[in-house]
Amino acid sequence: MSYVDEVLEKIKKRDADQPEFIQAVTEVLDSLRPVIDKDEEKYRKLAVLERITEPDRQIMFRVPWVDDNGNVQVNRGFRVQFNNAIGPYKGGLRLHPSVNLGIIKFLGFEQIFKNSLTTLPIGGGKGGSDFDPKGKSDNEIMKFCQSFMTELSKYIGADEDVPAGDIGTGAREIGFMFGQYKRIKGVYEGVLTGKGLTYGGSLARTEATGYGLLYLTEEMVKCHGDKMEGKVVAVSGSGNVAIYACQKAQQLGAKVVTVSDSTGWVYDPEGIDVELLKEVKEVKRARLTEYAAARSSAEYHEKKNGEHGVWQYKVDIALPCATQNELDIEDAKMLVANGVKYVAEGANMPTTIEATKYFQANGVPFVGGKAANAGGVATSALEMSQNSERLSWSFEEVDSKLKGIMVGIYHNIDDAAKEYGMEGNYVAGANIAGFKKVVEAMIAQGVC
Ligand code: NDP
Ligand code: 2IT
Repeated sequence: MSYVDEVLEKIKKRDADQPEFIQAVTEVLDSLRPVIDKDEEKYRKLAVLERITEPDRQIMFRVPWVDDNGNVQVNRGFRVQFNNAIGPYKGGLRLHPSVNLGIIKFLGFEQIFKNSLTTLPIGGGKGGSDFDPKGKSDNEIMKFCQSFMTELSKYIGADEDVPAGDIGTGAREIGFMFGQYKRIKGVYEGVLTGKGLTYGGSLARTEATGYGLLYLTEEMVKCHGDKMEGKVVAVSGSGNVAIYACQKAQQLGAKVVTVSDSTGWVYDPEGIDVELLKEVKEVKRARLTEYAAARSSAEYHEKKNGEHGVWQYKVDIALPCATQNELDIEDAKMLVANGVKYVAEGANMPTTIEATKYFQANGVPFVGGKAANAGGVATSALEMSQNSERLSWSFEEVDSKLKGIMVGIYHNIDDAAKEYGMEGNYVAGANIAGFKKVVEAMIAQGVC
């Protein structure tokens, strides 16, 4: 049996209760075969794949907090510190009721390769909690964040592990957590990114993941002899990534016709009104029904199982920006039948493996999240640089560095795919390019 298959078998047995983690590892290891098979004995002897698929440590803890009615609530907190071969652990904190160890492990594993692709010195980690922020008051959010950080603060630091936002964690939550860290440790340091601009945050971090997704997509489109102007785009989600993906797509001359949330989706053939979307989601923290109610061109549809949602429309570009496994094989068939030309992932692992293969088999250029959504964490690393030098850069400076990084990532993954005879397979290109840098560092640092 090949070394890749041996390790996959072991993980499937040992982590059988972690389907998302198994999915993420399967996708990566499968695409690394051309690299590993060539030097199988070396990699086997050094147990490189066993080491890169096993976190350095996984921390789980109780998060007790008192709600507005005086009742004690208890959630479970996680931080998985996966790999720090090329820099301090770096990755977001997800607050969502679906969070469990397997989900945090899949996200932390992906983060290793994504962070490597940014070319910046950051290792891979992820954390979060099964806390549900929906319907909670600001006071309850603060109580939760303070309790969460009281425990997490023991394990993180500006040179050790630097968390940030993800689903359910935005500027408000980062602010409460930063305040608590400072209070407990008595240190003012860049221990979190995505901070507010008055206390060490970076300009353009809020926009970075969505903008970065579009910078990479624009480069891919250009390299296919095509242009963004006039393209019709389907976006899913309506959170941080989706909002700024819509904004940059429209700035580049494309028209975004869909957004969604966990209860339904909007189809707006005139093009999404980004200012209205921001008002509904960022200011009012309301549902998309409010967007549709305020805009006559928009249709709202409630989500029903088995429907294609935002993936049923005739679009040129699909940008899944909500959550894992939100685009399955049936959705992919529908998009391809409707003539989709490009797909790039704003979310982490939103496309199932089967759907990814379907796009590739049908000649649709497809860029996975590790490359396409790396702009968020890249700009977090730029925030860390600014914190270290106690300076802040202008929006234009950060944005132009972000653009340079995303264009660079596209060419890096394109070149890696070509080098291994898989031209156009950006999934393999990203995994290979991300892996090579981390593994070189791991080997140089000995068995650890
Ligand atoms: P937000 O919390 O701002 O928004 C999440 C969006 O996705 C919301 O519209 C939410 O709807 C929807 N959503 C979440 N869970 C589900 C679900 N189970 N089913 C259907 N819809 C769902 O998060 P972000 O925009 O920050 O994150 C979106 C994705 O992008 C995630 O995969 C995240 O890991 C990834 N990502 C985020 C980065 C960042 O910098 N923020 C960087 C790179 C990747 P609702 O409001 O109804 O829950
Ligand atoms: O998935 C991701 O890359 C993020 N949620 C951003 C992580 C970060 O450290 O900015």
